[in-house]
Amino acid sequence: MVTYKSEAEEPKKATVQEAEEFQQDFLDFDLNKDQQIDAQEVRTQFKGELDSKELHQFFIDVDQDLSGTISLQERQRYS
Ligand SMILES: [Ca+2]
Repeated sequence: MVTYKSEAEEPKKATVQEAEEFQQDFLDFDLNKDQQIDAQEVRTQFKGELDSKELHQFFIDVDQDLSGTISLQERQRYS
């Protein structure tokens, strides 16, 4: 029998809540509600805190199908 003692480190109940937070986070970025986050939306959200080099790197990391936009699935996979 396996028991999970380290509940504090990885609580199972967080899964649904985490997914909801991801979605809310995503919706905050997706200003025009087309289910895709583009570079301009990321830039708007960070309000100049992100320079174009960092923005570019962010897209390389997250945009796995190189569509130029980030979908909810790509956003979830990234984190
Ligand atoms: Ca969008």
